[in-house]
Amino acid sequence: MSVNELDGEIGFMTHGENRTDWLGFAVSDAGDVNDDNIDDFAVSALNHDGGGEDAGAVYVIFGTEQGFNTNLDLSTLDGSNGFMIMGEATEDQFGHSISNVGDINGDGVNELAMMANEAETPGLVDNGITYVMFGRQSYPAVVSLSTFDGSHGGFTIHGKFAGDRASDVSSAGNFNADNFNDLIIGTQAHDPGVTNAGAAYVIFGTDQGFPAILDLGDINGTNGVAFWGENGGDIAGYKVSGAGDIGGDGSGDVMIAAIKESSHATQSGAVYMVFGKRQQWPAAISLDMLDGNNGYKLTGEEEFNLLGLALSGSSDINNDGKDDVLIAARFNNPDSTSYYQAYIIFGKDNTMAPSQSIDVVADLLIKTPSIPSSSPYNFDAGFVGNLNGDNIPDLAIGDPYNSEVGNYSGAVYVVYGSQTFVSTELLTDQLSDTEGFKILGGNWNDRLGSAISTAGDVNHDGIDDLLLGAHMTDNTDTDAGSAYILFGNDVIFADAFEASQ
Ligand SMILES: [Ca+2]
Ligand SMILES: [Ca+2]
Ligand SMILES: [Ca+2]
Ligand SMILES: [Ca+2]
Repeated sequence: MSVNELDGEIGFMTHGENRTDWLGFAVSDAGDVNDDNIDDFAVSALNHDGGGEDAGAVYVIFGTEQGFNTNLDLSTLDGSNGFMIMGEATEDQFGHSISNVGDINGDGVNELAMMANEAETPGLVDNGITYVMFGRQSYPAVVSLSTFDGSHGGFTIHGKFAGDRASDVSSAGNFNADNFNDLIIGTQAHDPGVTNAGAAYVIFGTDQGFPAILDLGDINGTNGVAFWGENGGDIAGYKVSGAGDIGGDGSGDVMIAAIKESSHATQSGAVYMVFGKRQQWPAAISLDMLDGNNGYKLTGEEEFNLLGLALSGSSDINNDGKDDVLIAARFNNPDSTSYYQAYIIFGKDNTMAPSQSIDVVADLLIKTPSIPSSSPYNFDAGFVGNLNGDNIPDLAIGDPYNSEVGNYSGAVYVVYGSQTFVSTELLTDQLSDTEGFKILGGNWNDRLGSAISTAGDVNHDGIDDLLLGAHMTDNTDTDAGSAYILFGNDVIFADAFEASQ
């Protein structure tokens, strides 16, 4: 199918308001951020100029049972159907990363975290700021970040040093197993003694209040814990993600990607699985301290795999009751083309070695078709909820350089979760109707597949919906960008599990 078929019935679309807004650069479910029992979603316009040139913006759109127009006009968001938030200053790039981070402050409504990776604290350059907006029942048409004072609106998390470059934000689940959800922030260019080793910080939720500005330099083991990259240039924290509860001990675990880690081969990359635990945490832990009991390290297979280009967790796609994880990498073919590969590791009770190559532990490989060797970074993959109504979550992998419609129009492959994966390797261009399907981008250079998320169930029909970003579309103006919602459907989409019965 094509995104152009989204007609209001099977899904809908929304387009950037202005030239080069890059709507759809980041997309995320927003939980139920207005507490009306229907899931909501969020889309960023990285280069929106409302708060200053390239300050960026995030649009939050409320789910509804009343249906959506084929083309949702973002200028109609008035606080009743959604709202927008603009970055505070020129070149902040607010909306670089967005995540539903669960209920951090314990009031029963989830929070939404939004990162401005190039925002600056006065006196610092490019340290990056993450805004945590408290979920609540009512919003104005435009929410102002300047109102976030720790008590009202939300709070802000500032990088400690110039150039730390906040890179990604995600839920950490309930990492320290108290009563509150936690979040994780990556700062890929942090220098913990060595340049660009990178870092990640888990920030603990609490009902005891937050300061207006939480400085990552003040993380002390009680309000959170820092994880330092191992070697200069590793860029640990390039991506971060909750992993669900891998060990089954009731605490959430997290993944930290260091895509240029080179212990196995040059830039083969590494992903650190860090186990959450209810304990007094130290202020900081070096990722080389993982010993198999407190976490473990997975390394890429070959040079320039950039293991950890995309991470996803907290979903059980083989329906065995244990959370699984998805870790993506890029491979070079001998003919100077390349392809993306997602490794799926099914949850299991085995203890893991402190460090091993990911191909040893992966249970399922999903490969995209061969693509030109272009910039590998503009790509996404992850678990996307239950799209086909069989109550088993599904996954999607992007192919932003797919050129079936036009040069780099892009594509996304949905692969259904199943109790009965018959193969340990799936090629996305050879999926049968019972294994999944393909969605093609609309036009030349749209780059569909660069941002992928579940939307949650935004039309409230009991089946999760798929949210895709294509930030280079020209539907309203050059590179205004678009986001697409495809409603999950138990009739249209074949059911791999039932078909195998
Ligand atoms: Ca809602
Ligand atoms: Ca809350
Ligand atoms: Ca599983
Ligand atoms: Ca739905």
